[in-house]
Amino acid sequence: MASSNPILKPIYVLNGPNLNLLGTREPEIYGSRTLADIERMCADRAKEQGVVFRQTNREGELVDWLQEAGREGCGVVLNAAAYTHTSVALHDAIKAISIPVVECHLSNPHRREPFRHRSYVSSAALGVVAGFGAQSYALAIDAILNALKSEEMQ
Ligand code: CA2
Repeated sequence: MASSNPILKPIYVLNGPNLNLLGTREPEIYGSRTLADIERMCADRAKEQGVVFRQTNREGELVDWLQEAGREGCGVVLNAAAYTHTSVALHDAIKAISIPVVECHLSNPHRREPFRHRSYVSSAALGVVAGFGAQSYALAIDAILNALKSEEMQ
């Protein structure tokens, strides 16, 4: 049955506040690709599973979507944007689901302002990909696929 096989469930790619502005401002930090470009790249990378790709400016909506991914998805690529640095609610939501979550950033927050050096997501996530622009998303999807394959082999 397809829905009981985790590899056949979609990968959720969840994006936080202001990422809808990608490609319109600050290209020197975030690159010139739009979120729609990144969505196409992710869909291409995870053709077999399929991708559920979403963006919101609301913290609670990210919490709802993480819970949904825990029920309906096989893994999560999470760019929580500014909520990365503030949200205990996101930390708790990640801890509450049992599928792999990879934290993802276009920029490398550790090369930026000190307030970006703390992440409430990292300690709950399987791993972190940051600093490779849009490519960070492709690498994060590969990390989810590898984690699922290792799970399958056990
Ligand atoms: O590098 C990343 O992916 C970030 O998650 C982006 C967040 C930032 O708060 C994190 O520290 C690192 C900001 C996203 C805002 O995106 C914009 C895109 C274009 C124009 C303005 C903002």
